[in-house]
Amino acid sequence: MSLPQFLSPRWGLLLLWVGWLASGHLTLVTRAANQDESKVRPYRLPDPLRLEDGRAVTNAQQWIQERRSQVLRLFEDHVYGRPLPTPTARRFLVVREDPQALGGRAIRQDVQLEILQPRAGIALDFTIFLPRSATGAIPMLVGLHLFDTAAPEPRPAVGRRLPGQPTPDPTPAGKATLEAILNRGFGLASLNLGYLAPDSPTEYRRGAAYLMGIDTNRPPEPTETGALGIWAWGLSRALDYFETVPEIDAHRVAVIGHSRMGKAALWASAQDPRFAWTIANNSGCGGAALSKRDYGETVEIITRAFPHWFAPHFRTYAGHEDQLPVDQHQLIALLAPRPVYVGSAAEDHWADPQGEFLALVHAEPVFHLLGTPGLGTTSAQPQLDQPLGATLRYHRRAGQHDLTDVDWEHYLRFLSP
Ligand code: GTR
Repeated sequence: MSLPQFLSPRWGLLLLWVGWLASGHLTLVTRAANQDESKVRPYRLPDPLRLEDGRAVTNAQQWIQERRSQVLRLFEDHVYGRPLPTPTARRFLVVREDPQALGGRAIRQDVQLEILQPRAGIALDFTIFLPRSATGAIPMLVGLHLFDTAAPEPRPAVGRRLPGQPTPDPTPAGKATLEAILNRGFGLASLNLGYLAPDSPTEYRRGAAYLMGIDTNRPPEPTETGALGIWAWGLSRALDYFETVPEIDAHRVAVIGHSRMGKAALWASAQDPRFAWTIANNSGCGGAALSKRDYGETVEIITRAFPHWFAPHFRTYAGHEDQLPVDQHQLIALLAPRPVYVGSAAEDHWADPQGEFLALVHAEPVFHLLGTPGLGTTSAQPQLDQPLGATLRYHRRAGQHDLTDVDWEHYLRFLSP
């Protein structure tokens, strides 16, 4: 006996997807998430190289001077919201320093960003580890929630350590990864969400958004920044700190993130060209995956479950993705000509590995225009675990949604071949 259509594994088990809200309420999403490639409806992507008045962008200067700012504004107004201002009255406080961390191999600093105006308070806290064996200025990897900064020896096993979820037992593999990062001569910084913007629809404006002048007594404006934008703002503030530390090479900073933090990493780097590399692991919907491609998590599902991640305006495209004037390949294009690595996992259908791959493919014309090699393919996904491309790089790891040691290995080779 064959299963009714709605129970078929081809549709996944997502007929009723139960979303979790930090307020403790449950939300029912009534539309199933498609996980059948043959059911992807035809869609049209906006051309990154077409100006709003219809003219084609034919040279690098035109992209840099005219088109790039148009695309950036589209993401601000329709997806993530307008950025918080850069603070002018602020100071960094090193609240704890351990020059002999990790058995003497690293210098550890716990740092806070204090905003003095328009409102006074701590907007961000983060922890950095610098290799003590460094001979020159140290390049950095920075990301949100990469490890548990409360632990004396952090393990960058991000996927399992999200706010609101129980902290898992640290794994030795995670520690080995941290050591591999330090051995390559890179420092590592992890930002916490607590002061910055807690991952909750009722709390996310409590931190940096409030301190930077947002009126939190009224509902957010349609284009007000969501949590992803505040997290991205925090990543840029950590880079401000790196610029003040003589041991750090602030021109060689890679921003990395997994899942929701991968979305924030992409948006941070799109807005802030000081980031030299961008790495987005399993970033999915609102990250590297195309929104107009109806596969896995959709705008409708993500904005119901996590309404606070985006500008309120983004919600109006739920079920109307065809009307979005922008799509995620253009977010990748905003990173050009800097190197970008997008990592997918083969079984992570929710994040749409093919949609992540296609975003790179469709960003490629901008990289070519700026004189950099792209992926080197227009259609076929690479073999499992075989990274593809140079400035635009991609892999599809075997397995599920996670940031594993295999992913880290690929990323470290990308940063220091
Ligand atoms: C999921 C969400 C994804 C992804 C993930 C995560 O629930 O649907 O977009 O961001 O959370 O961040 O772990």
